[in-house]
Amino acid sequence: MNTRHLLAFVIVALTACTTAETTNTNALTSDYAAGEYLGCWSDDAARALPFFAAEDATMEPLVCRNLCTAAGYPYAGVQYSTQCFCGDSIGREQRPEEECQTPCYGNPYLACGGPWRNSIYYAPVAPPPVVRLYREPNWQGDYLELRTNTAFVGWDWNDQISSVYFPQPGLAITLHEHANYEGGRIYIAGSIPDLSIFSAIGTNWSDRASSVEVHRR
Ligand SMILES: [Ca+2]
Repeated sequence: MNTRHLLAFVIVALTACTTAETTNTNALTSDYAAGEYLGCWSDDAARALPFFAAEDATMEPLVCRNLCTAAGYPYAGVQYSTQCFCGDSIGREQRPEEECQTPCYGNPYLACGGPWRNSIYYAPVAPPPVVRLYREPNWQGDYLELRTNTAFVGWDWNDQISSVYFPQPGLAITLHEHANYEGGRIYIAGSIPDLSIFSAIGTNWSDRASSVEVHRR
């Protein structure tokens, strides 16, 4: 080996070393803005995080986090570059980080899981808003809390509701005279201390409702 060849060999060797080192220190990272990073977790066809939120080219942990939060789920998992799954529990088993090194399609410096692997983030989610239906006027007596449509309020509450209270913004309701959303109805978008005030416009709604539709506003 003459001097020129030796020099070329040394340069190639140095380049190889540098490349290997660069690969290690540039392992794909997590994004603290997407919540607490919980690591790499396995998945299967039954889906550890059962709510499929999206599969698209903008995917990265924060995009998935926002989709899961909007859907009401604390766990957000990015998988295989473009997929986002959400759930109420983490499920399955933790795997080595090396199995979650697929670059995110929306940000190739970040890790988005791998084949059948979720990079999972956790962020607490505020409970969904409720409406309280009180047995007595002026929000007195016991109350029934509803978050979703209720085709029948139950025999204990049938024709018993006398006031309505919304503890948080975000909901409105339609009271129905009969079960299964039948009969007369009235739409209510704010707290009402006494449903009998509606007798002025035709119907006394105190002790009348049998089913309730809950609307997101
Ligand atoms: Ca009724």
